Amino acid sequence: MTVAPLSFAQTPLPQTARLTLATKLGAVVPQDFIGLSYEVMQLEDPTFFSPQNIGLVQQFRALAPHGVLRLGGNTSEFSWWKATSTDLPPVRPNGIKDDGEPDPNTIYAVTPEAIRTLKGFLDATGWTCIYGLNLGYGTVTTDVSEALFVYKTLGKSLHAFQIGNEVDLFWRHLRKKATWNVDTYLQSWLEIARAVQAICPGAVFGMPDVAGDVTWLPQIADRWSAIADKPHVTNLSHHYYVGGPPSNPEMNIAAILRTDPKVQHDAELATSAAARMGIKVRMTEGNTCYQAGKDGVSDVYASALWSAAYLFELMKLGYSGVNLHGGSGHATAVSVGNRLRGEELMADATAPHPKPFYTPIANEGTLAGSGIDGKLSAKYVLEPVGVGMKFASALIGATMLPCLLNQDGTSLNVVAYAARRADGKTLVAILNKEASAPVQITAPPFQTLQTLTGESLESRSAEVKTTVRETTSRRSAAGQTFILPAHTGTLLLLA
Ligand code: BDP
Repeated sequence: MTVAPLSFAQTPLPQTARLTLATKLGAVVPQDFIGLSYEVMQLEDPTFFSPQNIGLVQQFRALAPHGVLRLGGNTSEFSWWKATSTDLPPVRPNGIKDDGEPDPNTIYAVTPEAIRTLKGFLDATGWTCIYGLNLGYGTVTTDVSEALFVYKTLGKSLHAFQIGNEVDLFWRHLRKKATWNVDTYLQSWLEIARAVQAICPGAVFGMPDVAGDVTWLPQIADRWSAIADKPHVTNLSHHYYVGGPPSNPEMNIAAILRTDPKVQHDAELATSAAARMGIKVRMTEGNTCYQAGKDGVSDVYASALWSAAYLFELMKLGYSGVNLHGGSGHATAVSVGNRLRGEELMADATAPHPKPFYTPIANEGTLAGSGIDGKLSAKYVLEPVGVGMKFASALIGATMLPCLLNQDGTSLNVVAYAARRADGKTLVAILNKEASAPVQITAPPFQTLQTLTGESLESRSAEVKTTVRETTSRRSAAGQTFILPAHTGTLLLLA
């Protein structure tokens, strides 16, 4: 679709806003800020993350030239390392069934072949990998053997290890509630991490990968200096989902577009804890609606505005990167209890939809191929969440510059972020998240580089347009004034 810039003659007059920039620079947006998160169970099929899976390679490369693939998720506690073809699966104690977690009997193998093809995939994409080891059922012996193979095979493509996914929720199904806390977690994490570090001397770690209780991060920072023989931790990590489950009627488009105070609150806790440890924070897994997303919310254009705004906000807050979660239907369904609950809410669950609903990259097409999801015959598509990520990637490598969108007393849902490029030029991204209200903005003189558009917040498609018709605007002593249509993002390069 073409974005028709509104004419100044149109009535009623839109509300107005003025953009002002600070002079003091903020955080640098790292080259590998952009990331995706997948279930470890995706490795069950070694042909998925493979250089031969060309459609997926192309989507990763188009999203970012140097992103980070994080392998974790609920399924990372249910894997077993099958080092040789004759190894037999471990026998595990009877687990506890927990809503939204894998069935307790879930078990699947990760093999050396899957790690070799993963290496080929990373080489083909230019991405690195945060590799999730099993803490739930992991032991020093099994994790060390897997870690060593991963370390040797991935080499420089290994970004970091993580051990355990959403450890703040382990008390619900993997550990005893009465005794599970930051101290017992650190005890079991350190036992494995020290052993991995001893055998993989150059490896680094991210931790603790909590689901929602970000107070674990300052608690770890409090204890950190007293810990002897510390593994080399380079990132504190946490997750973020706007809300859920899909059946919650309040999990809707309005919810994902409003500014969530938890983002700022978590960031303050996380970044100050990390600063005390001399490291950074990465948001390693997140998306709109947990339990695999929601039809009409996680897979529509509104979610592109959500992901763009969320990434810009974490860039401003000084995060080292963001990994949004997705993947193929099978692994994600297993991660949340073997079904996509969002499908149960659809009038017609056979209607085409991304599986899972929130995935940034979906596999479309026949599921009758050679692998679990038939990916070799599948076509991969960038979904709205991925389109928003792509739009936000414009600020990679630049240095954030605080800016203010003064709305002259009104309060439209419009957000602005600015960053200084290495060539000294300033980029400004503005997102109008209103469903129908345009906004008239006065900014320093600019040229428009990109727009983020979709027919409506509910539309199934989203687009980043790089061939932009110059926005209708007028210049005055106050700057350049233009009208940003409803539910539209713009990327400006200041003159
Ligand atoms: C997270 C899990 C991930 C799930 C996701 C979800 O780590 O494995 O797929 O929630 O509920 O908590 O969608």
